[in-house]
Amino acid sequence: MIDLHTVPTANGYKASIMLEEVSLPYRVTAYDLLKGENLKPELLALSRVGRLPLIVDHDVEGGSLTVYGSAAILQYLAEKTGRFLPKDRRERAKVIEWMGIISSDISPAYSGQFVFNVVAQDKQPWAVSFYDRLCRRMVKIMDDQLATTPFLTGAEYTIADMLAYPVAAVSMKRFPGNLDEHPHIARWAAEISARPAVQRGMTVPA
Ligand SMILES: N[C@@H](CCC(=O)N[C@@H](CS)C(=O)NCC(=O)O)C(=O)O
Repeated sequence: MIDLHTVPTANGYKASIMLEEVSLPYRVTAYDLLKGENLKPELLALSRVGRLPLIVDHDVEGGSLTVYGSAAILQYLAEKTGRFLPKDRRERAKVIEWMGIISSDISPAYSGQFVFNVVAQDKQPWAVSFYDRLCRRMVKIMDDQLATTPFLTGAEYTIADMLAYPVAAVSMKRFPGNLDEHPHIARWAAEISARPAVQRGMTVPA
């Protein structure tokens, strides 16, 4: 059994989509970030980062194992199940590279855009424009990549696609707001959204 500690955000959906894709049994604990539940001592005892998602795998040699962060969770579950991560070194490197681009370049750009353009009461024009421009750059690199391959890193659906899909479905649809301007992302997102496991994962936590 795996415990998934999560929130209904793009990062949370990345983990639940993978758990659904590999059909491992899991139970969900949901947190309310607005109430600061992510800083509860019980959660900090599992990971001192105080952010979600994280999993606790009870079915592992040597005792329960906690893994925090969407990219680490997807790679851990891919290695545990032998699925969605190519064995070939070159192909695998590209999946890991794109997981880094999604986690370290694209997702933080959208977090900044959300904080400065949506959440902030006092909108700072310089910060709003900085993150808007950054997001437009990031959405274009992903669209250009998907113009060259059916999935993010080639012909196969991998954990890089699972990591990227919620960013497209949640963040990129919010801003710039119309995936029609990014036809390759729109084509790819439509294909991924038809997967039953993805549909289930996008409703966790209920
Ligand atoms: N790098 C992490 C980021 C996780 C993250 O930012 N989680 C947010 C929710 S989407 C969170 O828990 N925020 C609470 C906080 O920062 O206090 C991942 O990819 O999972």
